[in-house]
Amino acid sequence: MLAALFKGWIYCTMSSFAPSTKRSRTENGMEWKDSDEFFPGIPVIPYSPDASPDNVLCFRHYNPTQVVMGRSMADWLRFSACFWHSFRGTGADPFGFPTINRPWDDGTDTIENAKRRLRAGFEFFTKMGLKYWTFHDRDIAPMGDTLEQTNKNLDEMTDLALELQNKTGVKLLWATCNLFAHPMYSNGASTSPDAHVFAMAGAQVKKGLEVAKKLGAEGFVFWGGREGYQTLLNTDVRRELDHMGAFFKMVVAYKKKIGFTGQLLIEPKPKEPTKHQYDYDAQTVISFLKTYGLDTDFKLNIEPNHTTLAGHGHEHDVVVASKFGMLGSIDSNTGSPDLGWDTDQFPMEIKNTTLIMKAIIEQGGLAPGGLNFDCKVRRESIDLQDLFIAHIGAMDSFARGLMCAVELFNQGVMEKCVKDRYSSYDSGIGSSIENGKASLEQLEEYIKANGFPTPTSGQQEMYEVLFNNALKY
Ligand code: XLS
Ligand code: NI
Ligand code: NI
Repeated sequence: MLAALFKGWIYCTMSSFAPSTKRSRTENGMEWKDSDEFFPGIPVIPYSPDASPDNVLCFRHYNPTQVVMGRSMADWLRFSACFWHSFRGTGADPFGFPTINRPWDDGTDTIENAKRRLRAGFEFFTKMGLKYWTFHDRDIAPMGDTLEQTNKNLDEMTDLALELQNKTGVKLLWATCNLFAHPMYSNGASTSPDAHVFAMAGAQVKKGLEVAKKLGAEGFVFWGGREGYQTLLNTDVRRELDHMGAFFKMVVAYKKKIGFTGQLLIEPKPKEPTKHQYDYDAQTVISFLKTYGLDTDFKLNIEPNHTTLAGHGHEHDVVVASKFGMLGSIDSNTGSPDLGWDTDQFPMEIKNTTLIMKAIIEQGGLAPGGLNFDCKVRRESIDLQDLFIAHIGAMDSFARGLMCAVELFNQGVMEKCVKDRYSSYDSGIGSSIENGKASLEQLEEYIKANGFPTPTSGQQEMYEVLFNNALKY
């Protein structure tokens, strides 16, 4: 969600109203030392399935080394934390001021503050046992007055990121460029009507790809929050989409030129902040990629809360992308069914995590992608501990989802039922249809010889029962 990402700007306008309760050691004249602990009292989170029920700082289901269907849980799940929500989020929303004050964050846009945040981030990832992280360029390094200064800041911050990655073994799942928060992008980045803005986006992404390569990113994401329109009256849709296609061609060319081997990803979202976004949903993005000849260079990063915003069920886009070989990674969050927007909640519903893991098992795993928690604690959840509990809860929910999906797979009943449902395509006229040999004339002959088809049951309730029967964990 965006409130967190806007922080750089929101903070400037709102800081005079910010609560005076801000607890910052730097403001009190105390210096942070590199060796300081940011989360004192919180240990490395253990796997303790039998801990007493009031202990919420342990995993009860996620046991990274446990082997399930020939692979460790850590390999199946490939969890990642996102830097923007968890280390730049303030709890500000369109109606309210920041609520979340981290003791190490003095609210300034300085390199020193950025470095403290990054160190805090890596302590968090390590204590959580998270093997991956993700960020936007502007989350980790302040913008300067020029592109040169901005890039220099990024160099300094990514030097530290590299050092921390090497020290902790935490890897970069993907990097991305923030092409939506700064006012210069208010009419879009690669779909801006102003070529100067398009050029700015290109310059920013050029650096972003270099940084991704430097940090060994396994992917690079494009989320087009401003690529779309507020009104068709002022918009040349065809020209904008052609520009977006041209932009991605340049991205592919530069990626190849510098030898960045990470997977390029587009993250669909139908709206918010823009009224209509071009990357509406998985099918729309796949068709965009095919239209512009980009489908072999890109895959999709699916966020279930965006999927529900597009009017689909939680797992819909994961399944659609997967079935077309285009599922690259997942921003595993969830919305609130009783709210319409992108609330970026931590996924805690076992039914949903099972549906996602079912799709992942069916495609044989998610590598090089992962389950990135593009999620934020509620603005009322202001304690450091809440950040841990949220991730633990989501990781445990996914571990349970994995076990349930494996159960479903091992039972094999649903799979067999689905296969049987389509068995008329395995031979005869059905196989002629699938292999492209049938014609309308042949279909007519077939009906003359075999008569009208008899309706068969869709058995939805039976499938729902089969699904529920596997929710054993
Ligand atoms: C916003 C998106 C964003 C992307 C990265 O809704 O989810 O956070 O994942 O820019
Ligand atoms: Ni989102
Ligand atoms: Ni996302």
